[in-house]
Amino acid sequence: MPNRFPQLASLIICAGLLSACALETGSEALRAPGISIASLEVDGPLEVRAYTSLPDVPEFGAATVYYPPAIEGRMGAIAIAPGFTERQRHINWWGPRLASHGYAVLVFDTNEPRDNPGVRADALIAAVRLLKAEDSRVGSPLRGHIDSNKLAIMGHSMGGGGTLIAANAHSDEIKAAIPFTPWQPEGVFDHISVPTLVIAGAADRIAPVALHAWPHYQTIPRTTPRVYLEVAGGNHFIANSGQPDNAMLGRYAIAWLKLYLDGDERYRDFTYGDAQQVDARDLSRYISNP
Ligand code: 9J3
Repeated sequence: MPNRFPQLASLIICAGLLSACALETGSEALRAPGISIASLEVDGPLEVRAYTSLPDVPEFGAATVYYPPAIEGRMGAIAIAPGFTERQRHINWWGPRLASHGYAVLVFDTNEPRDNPGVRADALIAAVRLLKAEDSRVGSPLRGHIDSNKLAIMGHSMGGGGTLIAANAHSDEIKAAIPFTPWQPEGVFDHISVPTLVIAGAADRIAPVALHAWPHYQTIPRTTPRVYLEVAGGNHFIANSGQPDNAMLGRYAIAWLKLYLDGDERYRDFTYGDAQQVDARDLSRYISNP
């Protein structure tokens, strides 16, 4: 894996300069060469393959798994749900984007295009369980490659509502959640204990933030690491494509997963430090705990 070497080098440097590195935590000091705002806004260094031949499960329809074959050990895995009437193709830019940065990513079609968020929540949990099972399935390209302690869920709109519902009921099965422009009227998510990044658009007319993303965020316990990211002028579909204007959201998601799935502190700055503050003009709100 191309990234290993700088990481090792930075560990050695930090071991030698322990106090200096401790003082610099959260700043650029811990950021390895090659990790930058620009590098997180494009596909990563890893080649990506995809496959669709998967065990049938009742909770969702067709699905595609994107993954980086170069990773020799186990990696984190993410399941992603589309929104109302959407299919994989509406959100599947996330597959190669996240996989090229080191994750296995399953994007599915719901059984019915109009399935409600609760059904999408069940599908998301079934999908992370399926990803986990790929680790031991004979014939799976991911056999021996899934880290069952590094599972996350994401989704758009009703799929974002589903992400929140699933995280609320199954925080014990996942490590992070990223709903984008989530839709769930009167959603209360006060049992979420996994780090949750809520991505919202200030000008979303389908899931207005005043009724959806913002109250959703506020119901997540303060004891849970949580961020509310609201794109100024952003509509309902800001996270449905990565290029060109919305690449920033890919960067936030990758940084969130690197930090909370992998515990990689080199990415903290992109959520909580200087590398976040560069976006001040583009965000109408950016709020983290408490
Ligand atoms: O998943 C979505 O885009 C929710 C949009 C919506 O307005 O649903 C209303 C039935």
